[in-house]
Amino acid sequence: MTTFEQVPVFQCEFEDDRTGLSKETIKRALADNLFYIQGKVPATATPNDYYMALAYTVRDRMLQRWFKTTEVYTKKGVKVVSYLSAEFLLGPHLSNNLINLGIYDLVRQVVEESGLDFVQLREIEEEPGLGNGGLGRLAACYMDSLSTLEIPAIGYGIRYEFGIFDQEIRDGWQVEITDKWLHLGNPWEIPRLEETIEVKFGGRTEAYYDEKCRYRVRWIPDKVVKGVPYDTPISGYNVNTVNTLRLWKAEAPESFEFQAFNVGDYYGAVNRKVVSENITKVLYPNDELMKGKELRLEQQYFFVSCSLQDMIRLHLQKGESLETFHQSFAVQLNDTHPSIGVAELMRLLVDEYEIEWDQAWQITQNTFGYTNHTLLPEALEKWTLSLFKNLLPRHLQIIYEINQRFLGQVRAKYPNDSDRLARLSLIDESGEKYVRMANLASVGSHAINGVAALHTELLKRDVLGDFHELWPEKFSNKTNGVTPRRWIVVSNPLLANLITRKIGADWISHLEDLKQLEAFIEDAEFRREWRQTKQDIKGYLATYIKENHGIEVNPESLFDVQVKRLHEYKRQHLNVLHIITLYKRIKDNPNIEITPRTFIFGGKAAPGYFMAKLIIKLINSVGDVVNNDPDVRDRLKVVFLPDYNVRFGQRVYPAADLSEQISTAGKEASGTGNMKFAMNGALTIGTLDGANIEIREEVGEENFFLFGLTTEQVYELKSKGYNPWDYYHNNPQLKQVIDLISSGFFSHGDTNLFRPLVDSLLYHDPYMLFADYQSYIDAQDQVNQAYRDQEHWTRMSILNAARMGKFSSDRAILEYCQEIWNAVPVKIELEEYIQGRA
Ligand code: 4GP
Repeated sequence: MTTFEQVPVFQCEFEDDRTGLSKETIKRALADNLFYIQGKVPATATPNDYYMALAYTVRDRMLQRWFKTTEVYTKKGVKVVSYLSAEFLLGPHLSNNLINLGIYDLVRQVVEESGLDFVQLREIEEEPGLGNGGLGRLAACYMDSLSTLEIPAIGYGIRYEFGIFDQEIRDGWQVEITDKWLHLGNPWEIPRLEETIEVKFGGRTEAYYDEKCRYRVRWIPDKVVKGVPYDTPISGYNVNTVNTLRLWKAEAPESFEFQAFNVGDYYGAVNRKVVSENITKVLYPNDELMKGKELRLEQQYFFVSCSLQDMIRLHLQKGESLETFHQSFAVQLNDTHPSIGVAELMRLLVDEYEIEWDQAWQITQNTFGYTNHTLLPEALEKWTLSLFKNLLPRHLQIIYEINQRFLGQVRAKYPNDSDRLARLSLIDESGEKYVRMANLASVGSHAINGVAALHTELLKRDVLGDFHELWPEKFSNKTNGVTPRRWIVVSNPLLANLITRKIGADWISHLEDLKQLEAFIEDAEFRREWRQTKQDIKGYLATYIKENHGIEVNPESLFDVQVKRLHEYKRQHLNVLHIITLYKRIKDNPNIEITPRTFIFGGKAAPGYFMAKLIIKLINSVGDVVNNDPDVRDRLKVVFLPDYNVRFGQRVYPAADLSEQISTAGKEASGTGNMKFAMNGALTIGTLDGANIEIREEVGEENFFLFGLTTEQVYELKSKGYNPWDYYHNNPQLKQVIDLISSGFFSHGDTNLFRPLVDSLLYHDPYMLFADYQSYIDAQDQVNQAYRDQEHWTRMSILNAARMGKFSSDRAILEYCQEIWNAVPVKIELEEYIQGRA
């Protein structure tokens, strides 16, 4: 095969106009892209046109690397990690790519010398919000690390036309607005129309005997949908690797069904097209809540089928036979959303490529790994048999067959244990029958992992306890990590520069190097610079809040931040109980000495999650009262910043003094926001939950504000019979706070508004806020004390950042590579003339 460098037209051995890195060339490229791609001249160009021209200028500088990377991966013997995820919460590309390519300052300069406002252009980018929260953002961090570590990888997902909704706050309530991220075009993606794939749905199956008299089944679908791949380059930091994120868009096979049209059914013909294309229209905005909607299963099957067919195509193209498929691809299931892949790969191998069942099963199990992200029972995916049968009749048969064989093994190992059999079965038969996707993923994978040490232990004990007993060797822990490129370098250039001045820049790809900062802990000048940096960033956030939300906050106050999805288990309302406690102290004694605090919240609630939306209303209502009470004298401020997303995260993590990680122990699988805060020098107040436990181990217990029940204590109290009323009656402070909410004090006298929330706490308190209340308040009082000693606080802040090496996604990805995927780095070499150019 001739490679593209061998084609004469590509053999340009000079710094050419398109991708050179001299200032002149970049300036010229900007003008060219504005004219030739946007079709504009400066007189008519909008800021978006300039942004697009800039984005193309950067993308052009990734293309040689991207082609080269892709070309190397098609070679025999290279094992590619395939990360299957229904969500990739990428965030803005521009800055991240500039940093990874090492041309941020250069390009910024050129843009500014061209008379444009770089920051304005940067802010125009619509971020691809193709995820709900932690799970989707983790996938994005992992893509960054895979490229940085030079691991051959491809991410597969869905190109939702509408990503996570934009949030507005009206009268204190969340209002959802459609996210039209594609409305002005997306310069980062390239459609690959020629690699379109067909996916079948519905219909029936038919048994037959083939020419060798073998029993076979064929699937006669009633609908076929086209999957069109859109590729986005994922650059690595300071390396040549540019991996691909391939997102599938659904299209109808014919935009017009001429037959239907000819018989006069114009509407029907067009409607079927619309229905097919609905599959990738919108992201389901629920995190950790499973809703058995047909369209959701269609989405999952659609992208998984496209991706597996694509991988098989690539594998066969290498000249390999399918028996070695698992040596070409390590496929990771990001939660159960892609777990239908187990049945789909079996179908492809057995039905379409005529491989014997046992061998196909071996290939399948060797191919897949499964990561679980949540223990919440309401998040475990299951689909009714009838829905499954209608949409995927052949897959249901395959699942039955897998189940029958699997339960045979279980029966042999545990005779006469029908309870165990019922729990392990892929089919839930306790009431209405369901397919259990976590069981399918566990049976079909060779490796199963949780995302923090505690979470993995709880998985092994509870949710997947029977599977762990059966196959202990399949289980391992892979504590999450986040990429320091986006979460320090892009988000917090001031801090990144300070660190680099002290210890050099290696920490950006070797985060454990931050440890070297500990050597400067006794250096008063360094501490002053550290403090000043935090102060400057807080100042920027204060200005932003003032300009965008009209609220004056004091940058000298302690910035106490809780940003994450709204969920009762994350207990934003516990934070509110603390705010009201402080407020009450001031009201009872207006001259009380109190550490000034700004409480900053951000996060979206699932649109159908009433209690979470009521918590948003409560935060805003308490804010209204506290922020406008003259007695408070600006010592407390409460701000709920709307539309929390990746971009906003980049602004807020660096400015935090205190990170709120206050979930009920045993509920938060890991948390990754906790890591982003601590890397940026915030201290954590938290429970012994998820990755908090490991963060505390790393930073030292003296640098962490711990409170609350342990997981064991939570279980124990629940089993003894937890009665929130006891806490209410025995703790006068808590009673006052609850009574104040009930009295209508924060709701203009309306005693009904917050009643569902208060009643839920008083009568059930499923997340045990009352049990943890006093311990939380005590820990917050310690925070106040500690913050008054700024020298000491700064030391703790530096130590937090310095000891965060473990929480780089590079570490996590390396563990996956070594222990699950068996994948190794492959260096991408560029010809010298390209290397010097882009
Ligand atoms: C989240 C978990 O809630 C969070 O603890 C974890 O850090 C994150 O996954 C990444 O592993 N789960 C989800 C979800 O976002 O939709 O289930």
